[in-house]
Amino acid sequence: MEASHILIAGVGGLGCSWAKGAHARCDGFADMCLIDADDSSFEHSESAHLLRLGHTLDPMGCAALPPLAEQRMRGYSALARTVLEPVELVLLLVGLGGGTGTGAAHEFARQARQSGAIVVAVAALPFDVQETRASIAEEGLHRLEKNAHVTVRLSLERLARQARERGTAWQMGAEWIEDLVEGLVRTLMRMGLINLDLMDLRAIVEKKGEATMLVGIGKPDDPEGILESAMMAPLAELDVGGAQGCLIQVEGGIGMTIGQLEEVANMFTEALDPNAQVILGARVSEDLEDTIRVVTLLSGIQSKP
Ligand SMILES: Nc1nc2c(ncn2[C@@H]2O[C@H](COP(=O)(O)OP(=O)(O)OP(=O)(O)O)[C@@H](O)[C@H]2O)c(=O)[nH]1
Ligand SMILES: [Mg+2]
Repeated sequence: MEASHILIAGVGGLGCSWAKGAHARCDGFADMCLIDADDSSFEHSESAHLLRLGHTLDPMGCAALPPLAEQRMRGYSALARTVLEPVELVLLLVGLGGGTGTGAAHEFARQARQSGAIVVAVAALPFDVQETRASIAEEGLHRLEKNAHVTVRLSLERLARQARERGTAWQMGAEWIEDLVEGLVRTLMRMGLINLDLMDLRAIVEKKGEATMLVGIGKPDDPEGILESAMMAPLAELDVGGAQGCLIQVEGGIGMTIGQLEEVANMFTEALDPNAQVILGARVSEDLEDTIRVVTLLSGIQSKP
């Protein structure tokens, strides 16, 4: 795979800021596309594809008007088609509840999917107290879920809490997103011990039902700790038990043994449906000293009635 095959796309203010952070962690392995109505999102992003949804008359955004953003995004379909032409996988990042991200994300997902790409979206839902934003977000989420292959729902509340615990501003709660994007991109870009590829990813994302992703990091001799860190994910409620599909990538330092690999993989797959399709990949990375990182994509989860 080449860098142009994976596109990290940020839509709206939060989405763009997350995309820039995530892309910096996988520079050279993925391209980036920033989509916003607010030009200030494009600062420090010389190498990115930029889709400006702004208008000279209202440079500040689509001010809580998703239909306007959607319409402008549709107007960009020819340019988007050029950007999307070589792309096999889009990792789409968005914070729902505002105008631009909520209106443009699902339309960009639609265009990407039509162009033949797998679309994995990560969408943050507004803070609980923001009722108007929450109802705008709900509508946008529904449409995003229809267009993306996988939509991982994050809670801004939890992201913010984790950022606070780390002593950073809530907008910076993006570390989890960065770990996730970096993990996925590395999985797909580099040769592993056991090699995963896009066909594997496609098999998992095409299962019916809901999907989510987990990232766990910890010591090789402490698989419970790794699972525990994965369960700290800032996900909106979702029970992963009974998932039908699971793509799991285990990455460890030079000393990682097959025994450790199996133990960690087993921890993560125990809660799945007994007949789940599990695709395992593993990789040794010199920079991961005495550390194991696990990235999983779970799919085919039946939502509770
Ligand atoms: N409390 C708080 N929440 C924010 C703030 N900025 C963004 N958010 C949250 O993040 C979500 C997405 O925000 P943005 O990415 O800035 O929105 P956008 O897509 O750029 O939309 P517009 O700017 O309205 O066109 C919002 O719905 C809010 O829940 C802020 O300054 N304070
Ligand atoms: Mg904005």
